[in-house]
Amino acid sequence: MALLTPEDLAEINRQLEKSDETVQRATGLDIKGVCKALYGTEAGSEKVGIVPITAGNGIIGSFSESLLAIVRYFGLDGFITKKPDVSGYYEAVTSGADIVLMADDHTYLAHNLKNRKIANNQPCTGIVYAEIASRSLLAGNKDVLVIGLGKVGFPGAEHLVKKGFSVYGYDVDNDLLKRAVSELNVTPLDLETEAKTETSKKFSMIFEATPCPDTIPEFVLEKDCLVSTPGIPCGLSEDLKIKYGAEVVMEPLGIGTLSMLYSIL
Ligand code: NAI
Ligand code: 0TF
Repeated sequence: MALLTPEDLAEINRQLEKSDETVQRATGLDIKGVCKALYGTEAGSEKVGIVPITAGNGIIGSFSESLLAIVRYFGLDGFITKKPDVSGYYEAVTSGADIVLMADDHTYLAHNLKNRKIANNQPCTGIVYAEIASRSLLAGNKDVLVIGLGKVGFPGAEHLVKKGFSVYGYDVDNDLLKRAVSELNVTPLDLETEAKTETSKKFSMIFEATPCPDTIPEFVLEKDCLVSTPGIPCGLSEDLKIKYGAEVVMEPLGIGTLSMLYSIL
C-alpha cells in the first residue's frame, strides 16, 4: 500500500476547506451533508481517541495530528494518546474515548466502543468518493466512469451499482476488471484500446481510485465534469482540469475519515 507522507498532509485544514467548497459547489451538499445522506447518521458528542501506531514503517509525522485536526474540523471532540500501540489503546479507552482511530501500514480503522461497529478506511473512502461523483448537479445522465478497481475503487463501484447508476469500469489489471464485470455487472471500458480510436463515451461523473498520475484520458472528459478521486497523486492533469472546467474533489485523509466515522455512528 502507498503510504501517506507528511507532505501529503500539509495544511490539512486548508485542504479540507477547499474540498468542502468544491463538494458544495458540485453537489449542493458539504462533506458532512454527503456523509449524513449516505449513512443516515449524525455526529453528537462522541469523543474520538487517536492512537499512534509504531508497527511496520512506524509513525508518520503529522498523521495523528492530522486526524485530530480532521475530527475537530468536522465538529467532533478528540485527543491523541500520549503512548502508542497497546498502551495507547488502553489509554484511549480509560480516558473515555467513544471511538478509537488507529492505523498500521495495512489497515486504518475506526471502532465505536459503544455500539461495537467498526469501519475500514478503504471501502469507506471508495463509497464516499463514489457518492460525491454520483451527486454531480450538472450530470445529465446516470453514467459514471470508475478508473481503478482495487481496495478503494471496487467498493465505490459496488456502491454506484447498488444506487442504480450505469457504471463503466477500467483497471490495468485485467483480473480485477473481469471481477468487477462478473460480480458487479460493470460495463468494461478498455481505455488503452479506446485510446487508439478515441471514439469512447464521454462522462460527466468520474470516480478515480489509482495511485498513478494521468490515468484520466482527455477523450472521456465531458465539459464541466466532476472528478472525485481519493487517488494520490491526482489522476487528472492540471491542463485537462482547466481545459474542461472540471471540478476535482481530492483530499488525502479527511473525507475518507469522516465517511468511516459516520458509518459507525
Ligand atoms: P489498490 O492497489 O488496491 O488499487 C489501485 C488500483 O489501481 C489497482 O487495481 C491498479 O491495478 C489500478 N491502476 C493502477 N494504475 C492504473 C491505471 N493507469 N489505470 C487504471 N487502473 C490503474 O489501492 P487502493 O487501496 O485501492 O488505493 C488507491 C489509491 O487511493 C491510492 O493512491 C491510495 O493511496 C489512495 N487512498 C486515498 C485515500 C484518501 O483518503 N484520499 C484513502 C485510501 C487510499
Ligand atoms: O498511509 C496510509 C494509508 C492511509 C489511507 C488514508 N489516506 N494510505 N496508511 C498508513 C498509516 C500509518 C499511520 C502510522 N502507523 C501512525 O502514524 O500511527
